[in-house]
Amino acid sequence: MKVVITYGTYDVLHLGHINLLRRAKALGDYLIVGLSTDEFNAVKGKKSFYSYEQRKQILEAIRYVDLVIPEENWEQKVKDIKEHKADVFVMGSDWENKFDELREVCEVIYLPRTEDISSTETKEYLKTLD
Ligand code: C2G
Repeated sequence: MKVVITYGTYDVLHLGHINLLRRAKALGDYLIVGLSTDEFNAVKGKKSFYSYEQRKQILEAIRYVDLVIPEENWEQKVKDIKEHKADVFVMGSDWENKFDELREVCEVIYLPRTEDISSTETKEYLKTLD
């Protein structure tokens, strides 16, 4: 069984997230998502609209996602990859080359980011509605 792993905040779910998850799953048989906790989001300088628990339940409802684990820090990826025997680490291309050190422990693939959509843009647009 080929295990794929990816990480993210996945707040205010949109097609960019779904495109990433669908393509990541297509690279193997089992997809794990390391979901940024609310505390780690603060470290990343992000404040998500939905809480970790809500974002976790939303991700678990997606057909491509097999397991959601908490992402609490930048350093846990190697441990996670070993613990879950992940064969492939996947991120969107906005992270190109940022995780190349993981090639020591698994395949690293950056997938083209979906253009013109982001949680931030969605949140900004929603603010303009009455
Ligand atoms: N993504 C994408 N296209 C978009 C928006 C996001 O392909 N239009 C991808 C990102 O590249 C990432 C995933 O969707 O692979 C989740 O995006 P975010 O929730 O913004 O995650 P991020 O804050 O980048 O956190 O340790 C890694 C970090 O936790 C990544």
